[in-house]
Amino acid sequence: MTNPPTPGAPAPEPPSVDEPTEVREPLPPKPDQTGPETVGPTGQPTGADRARVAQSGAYLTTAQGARLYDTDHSLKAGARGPVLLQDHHLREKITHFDHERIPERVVHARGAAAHGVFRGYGTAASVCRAAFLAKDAETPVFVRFSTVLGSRGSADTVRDTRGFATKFYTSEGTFDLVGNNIPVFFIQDAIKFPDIIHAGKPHPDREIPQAQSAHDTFWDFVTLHTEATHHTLWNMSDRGIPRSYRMMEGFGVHTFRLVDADGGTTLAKFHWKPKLGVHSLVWEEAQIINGVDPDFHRRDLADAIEAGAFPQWELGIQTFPDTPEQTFEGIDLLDPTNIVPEELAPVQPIGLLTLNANPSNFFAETEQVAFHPGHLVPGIDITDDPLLSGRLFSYLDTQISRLGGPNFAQIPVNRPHAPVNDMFRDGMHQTAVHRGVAPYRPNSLDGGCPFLAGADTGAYIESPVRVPEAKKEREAPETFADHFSQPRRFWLSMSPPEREHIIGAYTFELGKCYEQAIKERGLKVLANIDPVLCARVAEGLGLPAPEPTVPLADVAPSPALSQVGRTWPVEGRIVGIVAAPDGDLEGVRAARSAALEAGLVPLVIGPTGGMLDADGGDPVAVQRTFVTARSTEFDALLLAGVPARGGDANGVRDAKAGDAATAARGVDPRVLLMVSEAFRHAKAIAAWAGAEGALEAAGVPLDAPGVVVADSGERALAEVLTLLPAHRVWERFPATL
Ligand code: HDE
Repeated sequence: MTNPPTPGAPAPEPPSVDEPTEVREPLPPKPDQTGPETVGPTGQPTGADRARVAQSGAYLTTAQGARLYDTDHSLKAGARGPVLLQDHHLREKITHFDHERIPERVVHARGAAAHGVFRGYGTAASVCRAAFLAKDAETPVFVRFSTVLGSRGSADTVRDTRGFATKFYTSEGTFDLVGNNIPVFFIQDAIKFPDIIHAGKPHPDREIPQAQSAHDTFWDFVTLHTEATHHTLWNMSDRGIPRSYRMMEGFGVHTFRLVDADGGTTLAKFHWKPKLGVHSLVWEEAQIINGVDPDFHRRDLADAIEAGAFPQWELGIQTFPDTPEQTFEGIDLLDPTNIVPEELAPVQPIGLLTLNANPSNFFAETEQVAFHPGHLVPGIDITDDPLLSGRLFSYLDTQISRLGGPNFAQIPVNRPHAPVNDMFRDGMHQTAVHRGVAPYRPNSLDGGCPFLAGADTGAYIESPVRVPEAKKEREAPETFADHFSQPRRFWLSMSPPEREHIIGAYTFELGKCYEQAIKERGLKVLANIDPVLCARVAEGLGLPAPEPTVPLADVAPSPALSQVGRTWPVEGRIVGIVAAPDGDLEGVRAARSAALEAGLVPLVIGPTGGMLDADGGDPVAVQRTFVTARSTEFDALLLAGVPARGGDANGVRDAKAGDAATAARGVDPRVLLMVSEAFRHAKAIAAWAGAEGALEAAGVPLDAPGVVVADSGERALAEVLTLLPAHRVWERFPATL
């Protein structure tokens, strides 16, 4: 036992640790993190002051640049005495820390972002004069993905709409396309936005549930307010739980007005089409991930970019003649609860987005980025969609409280890459030192500067669209009153497994409501979409299925809405390879290199960390252990001789085929869990080197679709490569429809 220190005596010297005593230069930034504070991803200066880049100097200083000799001890009157108020460094350090947080976004608080580049195809030239859409024009971009309801620290894979906001730093000023991964919205008029958000957010008394729609207030609102039906149905479909931000579509939602070089106008809807296809999680998977890896989407995006698997989307437009009615094939283009099926108006590709750099600093970039649907460039104009009109007000307003004043456009990530010469002056957080004496127009003192652009180069040149002769009123147009035919089209466009998932989602969400009246009202809404959907959810809730209150709409399905039945590139998909220390390591090596060759990300899973080299070959690094791995991380699972409980690889092989009970006793239970989950979640599974015993032990029939027993690691991977393009083995989902 050590003696207690004598009161008043200085503390004994701490034991020596390897602290650097020499001043040294900081480590260089990681390769994908060369300070976008001062240069953008394409090397262009952002205008930020190099000298203010954090940790760029050798000496620790105060905010005023005075070098510090101690930052670990407060100034005290004696080592055991009171702390002195005169300690400037203590007060400055703690005060700054106290103010490190800013208000989170009122919606879309949880997000992840990346830098990239957009290349125009030139194919939009006949309808839009925007310079960034010209052939081979390259424009730096910053994209932020988000969930809507949850707080900043909430989990990624909750059932929710995802934001997909893109800032194009174009030569003609910044254009923001602030979209979602769902092409319709809950409400038709911005004045209802606080209502839907108050209903979706946690209950004001207990502040629960976090980042969930499965609660009474949400369902209370969306069942009373039936224009929300279409968006809610998308949320309850697989689209509400994307597999990855990289595998989501994006939509501008509203109809925009494009303007060509001669002033001609065309109505258009924007679409982002992911090169990797549109893929989703299954509900159980999403729930597991929320516990196991709440940062799943954020990690996935950053890892892919760091690994050089740059995600890509094509930007496309659906175009419609700009007629006074602003309808297309009977669909009201100003109603944001409507889509126009791609079969009626094909999406025409106009450019390619590539995300190629992770942010260097989450707060400076992802948190401080400020989007605004009113940030438009010449060639892109708004329409009278009443939802869009309200947004044009909201975004500027919210940034002022969130980012602390009107000068947020000076924050590096928000700085336009086009020259800025506004006459906005002063205000909180002004960082510019403006020169001249005449920030007003007209002036003679600053030589009359700045001058106005001509109508041919200026932005915000309103198209001379006729405003209908009208009286002031608080009314929606009659065409906004059909709330069920578009949801019915969506339901009819789904494949049987996708319909099953929708039924499961409604049954879960309404089942989580306490109020019987809300459940019953929910069923009434479903009856107007489809009787089978309604009957199945009613059965799950133990309630009678009501009759529809409107005639069921006679609409054709839109096959483009389904995720099933097409194939996609497999690049970037993650394959788990379960390896035993004395299993077929040569097969593991072969499967691994074949996976890398195919552009997959193989991850070797072993009983413990370290290297596997029992066969004397090249050591195989274990990247996940049975403790750190969970099936949900992988798109497919390979098993090469499975270590038994206690690490005996042979235990499995000895107890294989036909003797599932013995095998189950022998196989490590964490492997069994991985296999049974991967099977339930309809993932490709391949086994070799005796590992089929583990499949049987996990209750996986060897002749089930998408289950492969191969004779080598290479063969197993080859078979998996034929299954992955469909993303899941869809036949494996129970289909009763
Ligand atoms: Fe937003 N929305 N929104 N929204 N929205 C915000 O702006 C708002 C709507 C969307 O990653 C806020 O900077 C109103 C539709 C995205 O930073 C706020 C209405 C669509 C993001 C706001 C809508 C969106 C936001 C909160 C009804 C898809 C995240 C913080 C009229 C087309 C952007 C902020 C980011 C964020 C208001 C409806 C997309 C409060 C009033 C429709 C992707 O201004």
